[in-house]
Amino acid sequence: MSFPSSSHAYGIGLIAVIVGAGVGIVYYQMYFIPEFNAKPHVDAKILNPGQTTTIVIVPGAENPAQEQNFVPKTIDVQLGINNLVIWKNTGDIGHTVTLDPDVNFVDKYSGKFGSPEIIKPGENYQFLFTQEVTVKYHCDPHPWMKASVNIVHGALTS
Ligand SMILES: [Cu+2]
Repeated sequence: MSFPSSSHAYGIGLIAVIVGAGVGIVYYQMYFIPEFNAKPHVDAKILNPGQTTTIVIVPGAENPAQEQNFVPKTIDVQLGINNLVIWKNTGDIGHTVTLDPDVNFVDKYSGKFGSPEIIKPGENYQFLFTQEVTVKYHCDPHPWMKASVNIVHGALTS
């Protein structure tokens, strides 16, 4: 016991190193890894598809007796090819593109699907799909306007 104080300091130092390493590991597992994993890795071809898909909201779409409202009513869309989907309102009144209540879908890159408000005549709503999904949607003010898009694996995607 010739250097009691320095051996005590050594013990405290060792504990500090162990605690510090423990804090580092906890931080890495609880904050760093989840944040790293939360950033979606989306293929560049899917982020910048060469073509777009257009769905037209036709004049008279709000008429329940009219068969045509969203045209086409169902469509296959290929990831990496035409997965940017544009709804064009060519009618005379406003409509929405609203996810059906029984469909639970949030795109891992683009987030929530659906027009945030009424799409006015002459205006568009667009959504970049980045994953395979079948989305059933409707128009909020005219719930009989129903349609779906089916996002499928593209020929060019791996
Ligand atoms: Cu409508």
